[in-house]
Amino acid sequence: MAVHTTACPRNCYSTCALRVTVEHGRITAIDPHEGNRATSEGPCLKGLSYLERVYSPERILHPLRRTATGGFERVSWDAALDLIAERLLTARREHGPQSVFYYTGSGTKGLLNGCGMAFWRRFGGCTTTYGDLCWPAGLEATRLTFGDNRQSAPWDIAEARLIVLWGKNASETNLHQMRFVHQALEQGATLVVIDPRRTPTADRAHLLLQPRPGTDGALALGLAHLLIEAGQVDHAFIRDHVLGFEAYAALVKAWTPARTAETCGVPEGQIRELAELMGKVAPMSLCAGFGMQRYTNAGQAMRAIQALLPLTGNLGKPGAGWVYANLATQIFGPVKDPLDFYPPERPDGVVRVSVSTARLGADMAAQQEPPLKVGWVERGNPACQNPETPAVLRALRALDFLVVVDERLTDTAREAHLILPSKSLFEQTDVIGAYWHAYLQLRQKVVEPPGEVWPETEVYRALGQRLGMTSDDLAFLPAPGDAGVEAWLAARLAPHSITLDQLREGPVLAPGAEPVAFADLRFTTPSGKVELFSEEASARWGVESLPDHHPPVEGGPDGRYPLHLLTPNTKNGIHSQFLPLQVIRQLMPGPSLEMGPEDALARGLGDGDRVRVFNGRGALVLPLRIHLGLRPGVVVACNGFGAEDGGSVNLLSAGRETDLGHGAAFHDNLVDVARA
Ligand SMILES: Nc1nc2c(c(=O)[nH]1)N[C@H]1C(S)=C(S)[C@@H](COP(=O)(O)OP(=O)(O)OC[C@H]3O[C@@H](n4cnc5c(=O)[nH]c(N)nc54)[C@H](O)[C@@H]3O)O[C@H]1N2
Ligand SMILES: Nc1nc2c(c(=O)[nH]1)N[C@H]1C(S)=C(S)[C@@H](COP(=O)(O)OP(=O)(O)OC[C@H]3O[C@@H](n4cnc5c(=O)[nH]c(N)nc54)[C@H](O)[C@@H]3O)O[C@H]1N2
Ligand SMILES: [Mo]
Repeated sequence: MAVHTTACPRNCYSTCALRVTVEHGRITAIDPHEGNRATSEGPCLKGLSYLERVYSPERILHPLRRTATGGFERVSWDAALDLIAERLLTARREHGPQSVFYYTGSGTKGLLNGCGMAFWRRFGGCTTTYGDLCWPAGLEATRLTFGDNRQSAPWDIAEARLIVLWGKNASETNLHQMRFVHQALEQGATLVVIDPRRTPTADRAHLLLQPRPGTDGALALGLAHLLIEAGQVDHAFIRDHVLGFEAYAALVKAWTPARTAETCGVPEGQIRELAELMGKVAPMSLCAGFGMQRYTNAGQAMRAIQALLPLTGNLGKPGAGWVYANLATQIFGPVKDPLDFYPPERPDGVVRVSVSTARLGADMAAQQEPPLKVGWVERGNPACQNPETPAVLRALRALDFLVVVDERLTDTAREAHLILPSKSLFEQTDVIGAYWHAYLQLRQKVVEPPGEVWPETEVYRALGQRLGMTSDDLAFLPAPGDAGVEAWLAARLAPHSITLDQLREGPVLAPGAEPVAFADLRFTTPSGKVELFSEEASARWGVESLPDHHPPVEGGPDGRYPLHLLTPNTKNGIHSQFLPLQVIRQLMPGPSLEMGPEDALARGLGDGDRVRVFNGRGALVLPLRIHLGLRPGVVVACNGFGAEDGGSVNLLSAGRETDLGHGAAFHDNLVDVARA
């Protein structure tokens, strides 16, 4: 029996450290690892369910080729690689390397992920995506306002006296954060939750505001109006550290409590109550989720929300500040997505970045010079998770040849001509970062891959050789075998004075990790101040320099589709991952549509009815659940379920970008509901 230190590499805030017990080559237990102070109580159910996931009979263990009748048959690696090489060479010869489309999602964290793009560069380039499905509107807003995405250590929120969880459902998406929130509550802190639905996160809140979706910017401007009017602002902080206060104060004058209440659909009394808390209770931690920034006006809304911190002097102190994303572990290069440490590829003649992730289907289809012929999807499930599923499917089906590398038969893998099996987190060592805490962790190989599973690095080596790449060309890969991987990782860590032996013991804080962010009050914006007025925002994104509120594109009842469909994350899945497992299904039998009693009554619907959710883009049939905590006019269906469960919620969403950062405006999505 051996016990190994490792960490969960899923796209999740918590990124838990784990202790894994291996007996006779098989994983038999998954336990907490106290070395990660943010997650010392151990993994959630998803983390524990790896015991099923890794050994699941549904796992793909060898290459599979589509048959003439649309099924899949097992083929050898030689046959699979020969076929891929032949297709790639043909596409490159006839249409150039950019006729190959390389798509990656957020399936796993790891430095070795970067080998994929390095391979396609050696191929001569490819077409890939820009933007990100997850968090970019908020990241860019934060950068424009504060200069950088820094945040205090996770446990610092326990020092707050006022905590605002704004559009974040931490009880389900970052449950380890709730321990620190509870510590603050035990010391008398006040908790405010702002969410159109009453989530489990709101259960211990003192105040729950349920704004109309996409109106948070207006709410923030209305709060600023009241704070300035009451003189409850930190004049010294504003004088020394804020750019654009006068203009901002003039803007918020128009956001009277009455107008704000009307726009947001929130009682004026609640807005006044929250403004009073913000004016009187300090320190305040303002923690914004990623769900709220999935609107066409969300970047500007995030900027308006951020402004409340400098106004009240809540920056650079324990228990105060902006909690959104912590990029301290991104020490290996600039951020492309939450998981990829490698520098984003720019249009440099080698890699053409021309397809928007948010508009994936439409942009893939629109590309003509050259048209896309061969696709390679790795670590992602775009047929389920990207907006506008029908357009994504059309674009994938228009390819001559599609390769998908995955652990299981996802909606995307079902579209493939060839599926390659992927490793699990326990089958290749890698170094992973995080985006809530600042620990670097070793995701250790603890067992041999089952069946004929190869890590992607070995797939790229074998494929490169077939394409005529020399060992020099392939020098970006680790040398074959475990020792090669470890040497490769050690070389990446060395400039940061971190060793693999240290990481084998447990998590290590990244060199730049800050207990309290911005304690030096140095903001790396063009002005060196917190920018409420940002010229860069307008120059770069064409938005107003001040973050005024305008309704999102699907801003409100347009008559035809009266309901806002929110498609948040599930407690027991990470997007489409984990949901098929039996242990998860015992707790969460399948998807549903949640609706408040008033909307249900108006349609003559009751709990358990089968309903059709529809708009001009698509339709979905789901069982109805009455949810007493939903704002009227809002319905909810969690994302992650796919064709096996009746179809992805993205059958209904539009391929549209957010105003900042090339994110995806999933929640700008009006629908109606009727009995099926
Ligand atoms: N269990 C679990 N944890 C996860 C994930 C998962 O899939 N499952 N995914 C991980 C990833 S990749 C991400 S991006 C994060 C996301 O973490 P969160 O941001 O917490 O998750 P979401 O569920 O997208 O959205 C949070 C809340 O925003 C609310 N919301 C929607 N629209 C609005 C609005 O207009 N205004 C306001 N104020 N609130 C609104 C939703 O009702 C929802 O409760 O979670 C990470 N952690
Ligand atoms: N409607 C709606 N849609 C959404 C969202 C929403 O709120 N609403 N949220 C969006 C957000 S925040 C995100 S982050 C995206 C997530 O979008 P994706 O990243 O596409 O989602 P996942 O379902 O996690 O798919 C990852 C896939 O990677 C595979 N995988 C895991 N590990 C490995 C590995 O080591 N190698 C390989 N090759 N594959 C691996 C998994 O089996 C899984 O099939 O979804 C977005 N989609
Ligand atoms: Mo995400």
